Amino acid sequence: MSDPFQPTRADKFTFGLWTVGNVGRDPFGEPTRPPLSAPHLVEKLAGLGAYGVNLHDNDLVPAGARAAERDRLVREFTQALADHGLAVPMATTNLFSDPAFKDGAFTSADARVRAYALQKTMLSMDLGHELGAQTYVFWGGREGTEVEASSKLLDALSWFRDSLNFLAEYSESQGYGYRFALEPKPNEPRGDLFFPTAGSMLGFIATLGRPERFGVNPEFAHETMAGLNFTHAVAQVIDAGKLFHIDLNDQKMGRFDQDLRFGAENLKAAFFLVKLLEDSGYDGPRHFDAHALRTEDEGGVWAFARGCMRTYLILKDKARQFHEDPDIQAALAAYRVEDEELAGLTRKFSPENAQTLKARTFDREMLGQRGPGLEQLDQLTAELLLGVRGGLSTRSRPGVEVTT
Ligand code: DIG
Ligand code: MN
Ligand code: MN
Repeated sequence: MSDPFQPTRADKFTFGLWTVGNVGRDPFGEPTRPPLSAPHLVEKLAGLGAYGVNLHDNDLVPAGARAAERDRLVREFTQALADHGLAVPMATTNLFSDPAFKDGAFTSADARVRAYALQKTMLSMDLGHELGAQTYVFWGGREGTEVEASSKLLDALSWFRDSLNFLAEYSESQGYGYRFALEPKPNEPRGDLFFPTAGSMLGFIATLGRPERFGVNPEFAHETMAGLNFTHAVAQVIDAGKLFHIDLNDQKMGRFDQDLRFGAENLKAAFFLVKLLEDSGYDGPRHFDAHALRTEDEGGVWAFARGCMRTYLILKDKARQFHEDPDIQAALAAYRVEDEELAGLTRKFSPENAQTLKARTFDREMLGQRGPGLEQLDQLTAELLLGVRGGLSTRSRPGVEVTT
């Protein structure tokens, strides 16, 4: 029997070269895995059923590489993509590793660094376009502070805006047609990062010269690190028509950015995120910005990648079951109370509607006493996720007769 949770290209699962290529280095330890070549990563991801692979410029072309070396690396990567049928939906720039960016790239207080960041990003946009990328991500890993006396908060926002406006114009002038996805994160590696949440990015996009070209790339771990509800953040981004990309992974609240395998920590939260994405009709890449635990060897890396995709597909099927479960649907129907007359009064303002509504009598006590049935709905959902909905467990328990 075929595996219902075997990923296919149609699922649009993508991984960054830096994710499955992560060598296990962390602030307290050296690499635990040897580096893997980009063509090898492409071949392995294709074999697992992924749709595409994403990259920072320096994931493929080391900083300072000569033109001939750059061309060879791009040629070999492009050949591997063609051989194995993977796409490159998204590209981005590494504006966080080079010491030149230690105090910011677009928000550096050194105008020479800001200009260098623009140059590096344009060259990276050229590479991304060459590989077919249509989405360009900006994650400002060094755009932040530890010392507020630097007194650059308002300047930093202005410099960041000027840089994005410049690069949006560059994309237009080159005919690249990029959609730019801004990725928020509250902190790390800087003490505080500018634009910490999805909401910050939505507010900032409105101030840009071409706001229609900009959206958000929210990441599960980044909102969760700050103790926020990631699914709520994504819902607001979807509502604004700005979910241009998404970084899926997992995270324990209040920890450093763990970039765990999708579903490794918060299965219930992951379920509601998948349900939201599928219910909303989001048709972009499901990008896993995550990496295998430092403990793992290469076999563990591919178990990690397979696990990300399988968990997404299993939760997608759970969302289907949620919609088909008669008890859950009955609980949802009972939860919502509609009233056509009141809808007519409140749907659109008119002086008459306002006067009628002001004159209306509401039974506050009844409204306060009504039970919404959320405990039952949540228990049914828990049992769906635990796999006991749609048929009792076949494991008999002492004193309990199992009926099938
Ligand atoms: C980290 O969450 C960031 C970088 O890996 C990259 O710039 C971006 C792409 O998804 N995510
Ligand atoms: Mn992260
Ligand atoms: Mn990310």
